[in-house]
Amino acid sequence: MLRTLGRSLLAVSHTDTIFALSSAPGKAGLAVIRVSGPRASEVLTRIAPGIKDRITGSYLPNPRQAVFRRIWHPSSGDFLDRGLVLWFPGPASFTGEDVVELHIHGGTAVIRGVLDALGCVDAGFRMAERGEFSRRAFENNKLDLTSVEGIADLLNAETEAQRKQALRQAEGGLKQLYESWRTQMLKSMAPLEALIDFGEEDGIEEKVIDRVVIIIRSLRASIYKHTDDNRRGEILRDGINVTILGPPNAGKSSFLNRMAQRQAAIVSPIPGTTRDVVEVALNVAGYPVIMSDTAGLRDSQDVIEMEGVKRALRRIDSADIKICLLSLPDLLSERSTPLIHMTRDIIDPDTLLILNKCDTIPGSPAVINNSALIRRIFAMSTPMHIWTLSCETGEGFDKFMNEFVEILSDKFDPAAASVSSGSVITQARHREHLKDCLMALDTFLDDPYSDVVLAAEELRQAAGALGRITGQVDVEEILELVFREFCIGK
Ligand SMILES: Nc1nc2c(ncn2[C@@H]2O[C@H](COP(=O)(O)OP(=O)(O)OP(=O)(O)O)[C@@H](O)[C@H]2O)c(=O)[nH]1
Ligand SMILES: [Mg+2]
Repeated sequence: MLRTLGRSLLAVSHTDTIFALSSAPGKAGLAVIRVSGPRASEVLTRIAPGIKDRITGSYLPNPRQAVFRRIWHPSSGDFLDRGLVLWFPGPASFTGEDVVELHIHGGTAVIRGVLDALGCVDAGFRMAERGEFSRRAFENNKLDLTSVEGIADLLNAETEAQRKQALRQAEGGLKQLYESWRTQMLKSMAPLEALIDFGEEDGIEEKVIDRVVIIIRSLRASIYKHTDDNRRGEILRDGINVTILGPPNAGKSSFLNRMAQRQAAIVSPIPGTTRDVVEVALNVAGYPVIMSDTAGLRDSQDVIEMEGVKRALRRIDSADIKICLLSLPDLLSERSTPLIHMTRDIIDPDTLLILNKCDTIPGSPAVINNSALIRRIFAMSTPMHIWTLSCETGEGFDKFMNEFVEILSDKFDPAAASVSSGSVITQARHREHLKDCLMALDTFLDDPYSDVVLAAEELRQAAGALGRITGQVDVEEILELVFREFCIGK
């Protein structure tokens, strides 16, 4: 009854040996060239030869120990450079194959010379393709797909929080979580498979299925909780979209400029200055923030301004965090009531509300923070977070920044206690497979009793969906579990 679910976990054996510059291109103190494949050790005898070890009789250095060697061109015999050489015999290497690392001087001609030399070692040597080392590591089961993705994210991480999240994933955080769920699923399938294969005795079938249902319900709850995460991992990976909105002249562009500490957007006393969305990428205490200044929201006869408002509304719609800026003097005089009404439809309790220009109203902060006025204006959608500050003088800005960082940390800290096993979904791909998995589990739970073959198939689909996230899907594992838990000869 067991069907193949996909890729088997057999290591892939390549005949060619690949090499590439693994450090960044360009002039630098050092450059690292990596070689991987069945003939990698020839680099150590033909390009960077050493003397024969008296005890082992080998020309190869001790594994994982840096040795200092001269590097020669194998055809011309030219002396190219000298540097450190490391030997990682497979399978205890990054790719699982034999690997050699050459740490040489980071000059353009040196790098080119050594790469050329490697190409001349043997016909089986060639330049690696994009991501080929990681691909070989995956094929040799050194890394699962989520770890490969984690390594790619680690290389792209620009802020501390992104680095932490990526590192956790590269270290196998997601893999462990998904593999543990998948193993539980496969285990709970084993009794169903046994029922199918070895017949159904009256009364036994229902009890067996009852037990499976209990396990699957609890698994479903854990997986659902994991997906119900406000996309925190994906947002942190891509950058947190923070959109500044509000009526014209409230000081939105002044606020952006203060955050960016430069004159990123034009500021003027003329309402309707900003039309296009002005975007600034910021690193706020380790969090990657993409802050957008938008056109002031109002009705206008000016077609360009109206296009600006349309763009603003679109950006507000896709914001991860909304910051609504209002001018405090306008608010108190209720001069801008129609404008505030416009923003009232857009803001919600999660919106961060900033009452700007407090420098024009002495003693305003204390009055406003508890004011019933705010609640009257915003009614049910009164924001939970309100600050009074001045973009002109900077008053109140430190307080805002400290609390803004706390909010970012609450929502996106990769090490937050609320994150299950410290690992979060970081890619839409994971989410899609998890959705498929949940759908299959729900179909199973809808009616696990009437057809045990179909019920088992749903669990197989669910386990397959999880296996697709990590890239580990095979049938041998199910067989093993079935035979381990049931005595066949009975
Ligand atoms: N007194 C005072 N004036 C401010 C403050 N912040 C901004 N302004 C002034 O308010 C005017 C409007 O500022 P902007 O930053 O251009 O306002 P905006 O919300 O971007 O306006 P639009 O782009 O037209 O929607 C400018 O003259 C600023 O100098 C503040 O905190 N105090
Ligand atoms: Mg503006």
